[in-house]
Amino acid sequence: MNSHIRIRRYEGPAGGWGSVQSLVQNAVKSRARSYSLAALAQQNKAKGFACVSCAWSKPAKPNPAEFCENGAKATFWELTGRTATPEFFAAHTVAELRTWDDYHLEAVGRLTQPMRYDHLLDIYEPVSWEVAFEEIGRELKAISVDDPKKTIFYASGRASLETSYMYQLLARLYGNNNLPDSSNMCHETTSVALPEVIGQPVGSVRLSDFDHADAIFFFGHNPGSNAPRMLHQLQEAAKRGCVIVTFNPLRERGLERFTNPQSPVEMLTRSETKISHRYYQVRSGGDIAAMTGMCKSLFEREEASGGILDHGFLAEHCHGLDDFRLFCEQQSWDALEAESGLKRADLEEAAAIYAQSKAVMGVYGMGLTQHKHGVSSVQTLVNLLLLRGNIGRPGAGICPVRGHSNVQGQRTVGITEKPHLVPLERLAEMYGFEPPREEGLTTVDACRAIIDGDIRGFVGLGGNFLRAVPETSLMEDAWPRMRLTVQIATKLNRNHLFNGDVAYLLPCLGRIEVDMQASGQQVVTIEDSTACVHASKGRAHPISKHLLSEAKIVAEIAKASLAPNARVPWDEWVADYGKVRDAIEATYPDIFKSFNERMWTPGGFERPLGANVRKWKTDTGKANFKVPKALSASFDTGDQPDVMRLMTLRSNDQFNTTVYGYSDRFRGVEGTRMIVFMNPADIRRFGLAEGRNVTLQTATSDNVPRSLSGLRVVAYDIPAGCCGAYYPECNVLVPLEQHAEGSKVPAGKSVPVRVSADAAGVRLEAAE
Ligand SMILES: Nc1nc2c(c(=O)[nH]1)N[C@H]1C(S)=C(S)[C@@H](COP(=O)(O)OP(=O)(O)OC[C@H]3O[C@@H](n4cnc5c(=O)[nH]c(N)nc54)[C@H](O)[C@@H]3O)O[C@H]1N2
Ligand SMILES: Nc1nc2c(c(=O)[nH]1)N[C@H]1C(S)=C(S)[C@@H](COP(=O)(O)OP(=O)(O)OC[C@H]3O[C@@H](n4cnc5c(=O)[nH]c(N)nc54)[C@H](O)[C@@H]3O)O[C@H]1N2
Ligand SMILES: [Mo]
Repeated sequence: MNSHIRIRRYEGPAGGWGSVQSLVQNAVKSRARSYSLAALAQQNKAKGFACVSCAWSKPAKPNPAEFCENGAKATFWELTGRTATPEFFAAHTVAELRTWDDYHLEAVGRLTQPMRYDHLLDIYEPVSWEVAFEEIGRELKAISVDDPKKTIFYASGRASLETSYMYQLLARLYGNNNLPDSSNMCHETTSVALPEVIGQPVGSVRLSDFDHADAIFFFGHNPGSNAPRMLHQLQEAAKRGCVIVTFNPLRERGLERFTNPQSPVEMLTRSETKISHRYYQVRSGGDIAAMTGMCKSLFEREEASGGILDHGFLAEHCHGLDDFRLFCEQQSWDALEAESGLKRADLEEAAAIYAQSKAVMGVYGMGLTQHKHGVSSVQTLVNLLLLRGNIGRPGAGICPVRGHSNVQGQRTVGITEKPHLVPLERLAEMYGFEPPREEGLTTVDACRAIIDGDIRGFVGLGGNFLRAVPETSLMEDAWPRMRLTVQIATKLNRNHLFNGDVAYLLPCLGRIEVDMQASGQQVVTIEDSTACVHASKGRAHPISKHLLSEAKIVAEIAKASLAPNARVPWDEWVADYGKVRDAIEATYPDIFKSFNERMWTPGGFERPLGANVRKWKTDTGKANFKVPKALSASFDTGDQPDVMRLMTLRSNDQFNTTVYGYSDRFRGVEGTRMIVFMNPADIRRFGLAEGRNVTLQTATSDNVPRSLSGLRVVAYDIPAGCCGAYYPECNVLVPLEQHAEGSKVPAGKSVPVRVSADAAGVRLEAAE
């Protein structure tokens, strides 16, 4: 890869011709099956399939081409014509495959047959489904005889509502609530923060609110890469005069300017829309201070001349205002400036924009959730919104941008380690069993238990757990000590190269593929970021005749590992997913009323949300102000000037641990992922130079060595004292114990690190 490294400033807008070029390159590179382009036309359509990339909402009246550059990449990636066949596995030992990087592992192509790992030969060998299920069932039973809590049932947020419902039931019938989800590394912070303050675990904004907002405040989310279809709503809003204000340490191009690649006029005239009117480069972890500064300014203006706060709303609907006001008054501007890295004048200006706007939305992503005080950050954003009654009316509200396409939905149908969030009584009644009541393991707890040797079995419904979690080294060492590891997957990834005594790789259909069962072709459903539930129907021919659907695999594992239970009709469910939807409706009647009929509603049917009608299901029955836990969202590293805050980031060419290529176009990085973005002053301060190879070392006092070498220094417009590098390469640096208070989301956005030049570090030519 090194020969193609190129670092230079990207001058174009997000979207635009660069996006079309990237799309074509990806179609060619992934050897997409001939159907792929036709498939794009069906993406996010009323009778089509739901994009397998992000969870952003689908409009009721979609564009002729309702997809984006990265959604299209995800489609091509799934519909690749390349395959990881038994012949491939026969030719490569697992030890050899461990030397491959994430890109090359997945680029082998789609898994085609169930495989079992042979320890003696160190290769995966093909196996029949019958043998696989029989042995997995036997092993799972053996673990449960000892202690069912020694098995983990992980889910990555892509599997449908139907499969997810079956999966949580499998875990609970098995005897535990060990249902960590990718959400535990992501928006669990939201799911913990929002119920306390507005009484629901999900955002309050619907897609139509984008037509009515006067101002949108954006914290720590990068829509240009991670939810590009959202740029359409942002562009429309900006054109309408809606003011967009961004807080982000990096100047992300998608938040600066956008050209809609699906608008011929915009493309031909090369016109672009300015997205953010104000762009504040807050320090990593500085959001609580920034928002507190804004609120302080609002209180000061209210005091001076009035007319700022929505007193009627505050009196009728809110609780805890006085304590929060006191907190704001007590913070000095010096402290707020130091912590946020922004000037008082900037924060007052942002507050003024907020105060002038009638309907304001707060949008956020991982920049808020992946910090020690992530929960507090989200709650402080809610405080800001509440001051002017910006929740529960058109154009206003809180908008967490979820990650995986069904990650929100998986929680809705019971994939959670927290039993109090699940209607256990109803499950008990419906299926005649005593569900486990004890808390299950979060992702962080699961990692700790695996490292400590307390876990015997791991079943992964999608995802790349080992690569996505913190503490890569300790985790890779500990993983093979498990007895049973089972991975349900579409593509080979690094997690599959670390195996328990008994290890299976089970290939499944992707969502874009036709899923035929006894009653005919099946559809599945998902819930998007704005709590709308949609149907999704596969269109492409399955890549291999040996693939089973995820629902079928879950059902077979259940049948093989659980005591017979005549009340759980696994086979009937697999024959007709409509019957699973009936069961979901029976379990959650308020949310899924008339599920089978309503799932085709254009744009999805709306899950009822109390906050939208100002009904607050909180302990006080009101919307609660919460006093921030600290001014800094990050871990305290004391006064150590040589310690920087590392943000682990996604490039424009990846979906989580799935690396599509080596182009981070908007940030001007081509040909490598081994870089570290640093402020020029820091580069000088540490005696480094652009192009120099460096080592990052985690600055903690727990005696666990964590370092990553060979990162090339890229001078970047990033606040001094902060640096940025890519996930998952940097996960080796993230300490497991540094996670968000309350939600246990790993604090991947402010890892304390020290930088040093590599011994063999050569200074490469600074490119162009
Ligand atoms: N193409 C593509 N789409 C995706 C994904 C993908 O990998 N690729 N992943 C999916 C998933 S699972 C998720 S969760 C989402 C993730 O989408 P995002 O939430 O956008 O996640 P990140 O890219 O990790 O980082 C978000 C932004 O936070 C900023 N940031 C970092 N630290 C701070 C901070 O302290 N304060 C503030 N204000 N900003 C900060 C970073 O500069 C970056 O712009 O996207 C989903 N969609
Ligand atoms: N340092 C750091 N760590 C992070 C983050 C960060 O920002 N920084 N982000 C975190 C976040 S937000 C998330 S959500 C997690 C992501 O963690 P995961 O969800 O566990 O990881 P993914 O990379 O999305 O999983 C990719 C794999 O899923 C499988 N797959 C793809 N499609 C399907 C399908 O349809 N069915 C099945 N069964 N399998 C499929 C493929 O085999 C592929 O290799 O990572 C987290 N880790
Ligand atoms: Mo995520």
